[in-house]
Amino acid sequence: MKTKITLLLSLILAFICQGQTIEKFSIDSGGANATAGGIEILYTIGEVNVQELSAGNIQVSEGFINGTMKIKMDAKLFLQGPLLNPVSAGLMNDNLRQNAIIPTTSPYADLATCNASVFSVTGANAIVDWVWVELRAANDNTKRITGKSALLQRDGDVVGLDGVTSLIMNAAPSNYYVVVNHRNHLGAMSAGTIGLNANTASVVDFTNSGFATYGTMAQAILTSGNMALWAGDVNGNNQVRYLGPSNDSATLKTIVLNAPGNASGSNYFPYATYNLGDINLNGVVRYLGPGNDKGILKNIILNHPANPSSNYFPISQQIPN
Ligand SMILES: [Ca+2]
Ligand SMILES: [Ca+2]
Ligand SMILES: [Ca+2]
Repeated sequence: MKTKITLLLSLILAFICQGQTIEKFSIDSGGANATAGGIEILYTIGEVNVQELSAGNIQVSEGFINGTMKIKMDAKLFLQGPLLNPVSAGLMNDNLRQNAIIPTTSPYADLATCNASVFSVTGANAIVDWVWVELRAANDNTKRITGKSALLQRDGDVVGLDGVTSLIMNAAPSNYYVVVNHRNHLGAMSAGTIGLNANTASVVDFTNSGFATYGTMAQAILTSGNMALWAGDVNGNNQVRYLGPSNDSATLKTIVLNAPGNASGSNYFPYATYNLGDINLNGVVRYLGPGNDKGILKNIILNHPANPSSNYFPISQQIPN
């Protein structure tokens, strides 16, 4: 009898334990949350593991979130492509925006989204395209701490998803190497670490010739004396190449020949779209014919300060792997 009662009590206890739900609680010293453009949620679920998840315009950071796990940055960069033939001196052309072909979803890994209304701004603060910004560890410049899509204004300002405000990234205030990149330009990294914090946006100006970048000739020198990311990486292999192995001309040709609407398979077909083959970001991918991107690519290669005058000269991205 005693055994039976013990067994019954054990069963009841087991049942109660199974039915018990874990109380939801949060360990959060800062309660940091913020909204920028899309929706951003920060919360803790008491895990030691910290990770970030993104789906659409919702970004979730889980784990122990500290209120100061944010940094603010006023990065600045120029893209060589839209500055090769600028309509307004010192301002990148914004044909992609004018042609209404910039997607509201970022072309980069985080698939960040913005409201289409950010593309209605005109003038110096009009949006040129999406760019990618990343922070790397001070003790290991190959180690990415975090990366994020951002928007680029004509005057070079790298801004958040609202197209206006300073870029905010989820990282502890500290010193980082800063990397900037663009889908068909070569990225660049700061030569040294830069102190970043949550309250004051540090200026990280890649357009300034006095700003040291990692490696050798990481950026193009503009006639204005400013610096710009090298244009022409159509095939995304971190090298700009006109002729020779894995050159970008061949990829450009393939894009044009396979363009929807190019039924006759003409090398002269102007492919009006948002595409890696559009080296000068004028809204048209063109292999041959007026203002073609192939000729632009050739000029970029031939004008490189280190190129004696070879069509085979490769320009390599100066970011450590
Ligand atoms: Ca601006
Ligand atoms: Ca390439
Ligand atoms: Ca073009």
